[in-house]
Amino acid sequence: MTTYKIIGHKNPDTDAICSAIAMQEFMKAKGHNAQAYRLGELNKETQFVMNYTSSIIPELVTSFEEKSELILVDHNEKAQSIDNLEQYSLYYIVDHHKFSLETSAPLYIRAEPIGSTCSIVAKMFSEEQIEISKELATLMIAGIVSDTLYFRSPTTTHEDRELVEMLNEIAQIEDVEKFSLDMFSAKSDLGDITAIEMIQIDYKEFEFNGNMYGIGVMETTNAQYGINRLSEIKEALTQIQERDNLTGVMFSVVDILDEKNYSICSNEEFGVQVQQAFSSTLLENGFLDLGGALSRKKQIVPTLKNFLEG
Ligand SMILES: [Mn+2]
Repeated sequence: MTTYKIIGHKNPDTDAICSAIAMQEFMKAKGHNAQAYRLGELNKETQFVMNYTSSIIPELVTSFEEKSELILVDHNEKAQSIDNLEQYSLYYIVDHHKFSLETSAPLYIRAEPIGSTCSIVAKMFSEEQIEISKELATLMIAGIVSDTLYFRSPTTTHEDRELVEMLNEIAQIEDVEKFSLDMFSAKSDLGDITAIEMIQIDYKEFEFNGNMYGIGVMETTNAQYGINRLSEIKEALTQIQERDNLTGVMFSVVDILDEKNYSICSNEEFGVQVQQAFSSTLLENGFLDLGGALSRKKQIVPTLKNFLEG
């Protein structure tokens, strides 16, 4: 029997890891063999969640045997997936992002404009009336509150709130908001990382108008940590742009609690484009004020895409 291999995106976040585990359990409940993997190191928030639930951390991989049957969760863009995606066969995609993927064969797709991929998988469990364990309920709550920044992000839907309530009847977390704050503090406690590492904690590539761009977002309760390192960040952005042959790289420091976005770009031309696209002002601290653009998916990427392709 085929073992479906389940992967979230590169630079995995909590939703990518937790939805891969949730999808693994869903597939098993449906009588399949399935195994969740990860394409990168866990961030500190995800580490906190995995410790909290004492879950088994999916194994790190860079490739599978050719023709392996894959399930992609929380992404569908080639640039964000496993290298040489075309040498595998895609069985299923479960995602809440815009689609840009062209496939060579038919496949299952479940996509919804909802706050997290964990929300979608939680719905799949409930539609099929499959029992959810306490551990899995906690992991899915973590994925939902992480991606929605505890319902602050404009990507949040009423279903995400309802699903967290439903899941918490099983998970029994005493105070979900406090749990989310603990997750965000863990994510914000970065220690001595380099600027390059900071930019790439939550980093994705996108194609706009035929050119490749990188966008890193640091969601934090300690924005000053990033803001104080302007010159290092600028240097690191230039390095990433050159290393990966990109047209531009952008880094956003997102203050989760104040709901503010402070951004910086790798080169002047891209900086001017971003400034115009968001009608933003340059702050004294050297960052562009992107207002309440908290969501890369719903605000940053669509605004840039419209501006650069419009
Ligand atoms: Mn997600």
